[in-house]
Amino acid sequence: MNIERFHAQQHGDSRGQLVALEEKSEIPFDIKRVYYIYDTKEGVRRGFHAHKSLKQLLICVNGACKVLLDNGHEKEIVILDKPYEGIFVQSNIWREMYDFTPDAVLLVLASEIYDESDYIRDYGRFLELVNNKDDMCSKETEREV
Ligand code: T46
Repeated sequence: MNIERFHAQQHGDSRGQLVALEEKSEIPFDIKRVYYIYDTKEGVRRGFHAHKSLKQLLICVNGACKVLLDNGHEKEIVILDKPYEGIFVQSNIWREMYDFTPDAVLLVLASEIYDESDYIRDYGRFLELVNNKDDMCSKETEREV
């Protein structure tokens, strides 16, 4: 699975570190929303959904957590444990976040404001949508040939 990783430039000096995230130069989408997840209880697993069109950048700015990404064909687990590294999560990717350390703060930059209708919360429905999309793409490719 092709996971797009993000490495932020660190502006460090003798006082410590600073990371700046700017729309367009670092982030390839308009940042319409920022939210963060913290104080996640032990053993909790969050997410369990995909998005129809939302794009996001996930950075665990403190502590660590794991993210399972699933494109309907392959699954991959990413450990986020550095405040200057993250992952871009595109639309139509099922995600689950878990193994949060007690101090974990998962920062998310999102391309759209909150919209519950953009969520696909049923895994069976997610697989149907992904497979339909794949069928449509292969038909278009056949037509082009
Ligand atoms: C995602 C992963 C990484 C809002 O009111 N506004 C918001 O912007 C968000 C994100 C959530 N909420 C409310 C909706 C729920 O009542 O906050 C509550 C918890 O949200 P949710 O259960 O969707 O949280 P997670 O951790 O399962 O998923 C979140 C994002 O919703 C999702 O887009 O990709 O983090």
